[in-house]
Amino acid sequence: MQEMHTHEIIPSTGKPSNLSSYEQTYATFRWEDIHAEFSWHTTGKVNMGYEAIDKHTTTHRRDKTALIYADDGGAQTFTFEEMRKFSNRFGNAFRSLGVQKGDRVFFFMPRTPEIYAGVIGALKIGAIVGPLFEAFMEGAVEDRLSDAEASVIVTTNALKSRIPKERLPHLKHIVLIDGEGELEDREASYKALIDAASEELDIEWVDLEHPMILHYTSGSTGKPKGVLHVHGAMLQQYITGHWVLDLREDDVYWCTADPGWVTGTSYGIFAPWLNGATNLIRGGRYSADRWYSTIQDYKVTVWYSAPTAFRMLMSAGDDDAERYDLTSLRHVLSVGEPLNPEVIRWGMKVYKQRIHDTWWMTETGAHMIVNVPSMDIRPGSMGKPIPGTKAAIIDDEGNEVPPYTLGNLALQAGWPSMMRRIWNNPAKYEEYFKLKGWYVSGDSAYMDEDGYFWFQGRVDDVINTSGERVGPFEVESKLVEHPAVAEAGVIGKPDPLRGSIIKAFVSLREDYVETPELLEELKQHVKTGLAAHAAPREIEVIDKLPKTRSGKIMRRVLKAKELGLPLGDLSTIED
Ligand code: 6R9
Repeated sequence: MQEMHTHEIIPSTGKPSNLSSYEQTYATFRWEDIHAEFSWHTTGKVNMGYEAIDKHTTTHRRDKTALIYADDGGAQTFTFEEMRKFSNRFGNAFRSLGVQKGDRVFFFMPRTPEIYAGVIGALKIGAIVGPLFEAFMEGAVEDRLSDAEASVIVTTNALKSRIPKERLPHLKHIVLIDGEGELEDREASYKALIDAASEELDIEWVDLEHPMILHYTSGSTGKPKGVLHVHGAMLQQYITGHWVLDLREDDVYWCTADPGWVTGTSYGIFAPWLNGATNLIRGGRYSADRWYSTIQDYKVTVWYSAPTAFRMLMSAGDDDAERYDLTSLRHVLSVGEPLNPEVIRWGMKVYKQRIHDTWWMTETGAHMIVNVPSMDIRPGSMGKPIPGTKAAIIDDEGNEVPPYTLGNLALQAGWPSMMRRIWNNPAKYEEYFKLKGWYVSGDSAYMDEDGYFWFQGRVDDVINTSGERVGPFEVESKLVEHPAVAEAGVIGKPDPLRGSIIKAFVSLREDYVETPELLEELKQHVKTGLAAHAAPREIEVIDKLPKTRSGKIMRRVLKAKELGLPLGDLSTIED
């Protein structure tokens, strides 16, 4: 039986937008409708590097600004023609190192113009790009490079010490962006390579299904998995840039995500450039003043950020926002975590903008459930599936359930930007599709009577802290490497600012006693061994961790205990 529900509604402003009627487009759109936008329509072959950059140099956009790179020191700008040549040089430099189609080229460096040109350059020669977040420490870097059998990594002098090359036999070249001095074994100087490289390049034309980018992401068990996307993802990255980011010719678009995460590539590189937009990148650290002055000084029109960032800006206060001229903003979007209705209301007040939530995942490659400008926003809802896709709530048998029933958020397989493989792990890939062929996201949600989807949580133990996905297993493994730790269980603990913080429960080995110094040391151990964002903010020592009879740590019991909730079904517990 359907109950009556009322929803808070923030109506569309009714201003013109690229997807003027969601319902109509949803009913009629077919992916074939946009095939003609891309080169393979005539040649049968394609390349993301070409579609994102070179294509525009044959049009009125040749001398349009493609990239504004801003940091505390000012800004550098690059036109599409300059980016074409810059990325060509990079592609030629990789070729001079022997990189071939299908080889894995990794980037482990801060957000600077080089990473943007380098990614495009690597794609132009058919290599598979692997971006690594610059905060990763040695353990995280090693896991990823060795799983991918990367042959080249582009990095900096400061970061190279985190690349254990003695344990990475496949890694042939370490290209140092700032490698001016003595070069060690396998190292190459970026500057020397680029200076010697031609500005003209023969693009490697590939099939739509040719692998393009490998993003490592966390699950609830096992090491991070390499999610592989293909060049054909461009269809969806392009059209969502048009419909959802609502990009127009004179926009200045700013996505705050780092290219180490999927948002920073799909929406920090591909979607804006496939649409020929001016893409602004902000280097340096976050502060409310830096961010607002970026919007003000560069007249940002479309801004894509995340709930944790909006909550931080909100806690910086309304006055802070009011000191800046933010009137250039036309469209604001959010991704990565549940967007609190309170944040949306605050955005209406302070930015005079509706914040448009978008839901998608590393595995989906592009937006799946969204709010577009022409839709009414129901605060707390992620919105509706993009045209050309179908989303549903299914039970554990794979059957669709009625509105307002909590279940698994699932997608009908086959959208263009869907991952094509988990690197080296076909079984993991299959697992996603085990319920009657649906792609099962791991999120729980319900749908309302009008087809809006409402996020409720994760089905598994994956932790979302400040919008970053952390697998508890990785953190637990790191903790038990420490001589003091016998066992560890890691959970996400709800936090008003970060969504969740990481909390670890550990049992100590016999000769160790709990001291504040030891707990601090354990935090540092994860921080320096894995990554700062993966380090537990809280550690609690307990005698014995709850485990199943097969020896699995029962994180749900730890979580229930932490939150003071009923412990639930304990029939599988060890004792
Ligand atoms: C793009 C990205 C994916 C997980 C996803 C979900 C959470 C993302 C969300 C959201 C609530 C939203 N998530 N968007 N939760 N509302 N609008 O974030 O990819 O790092 O792979 O994370 O993030 O739990 O399953 P990824």
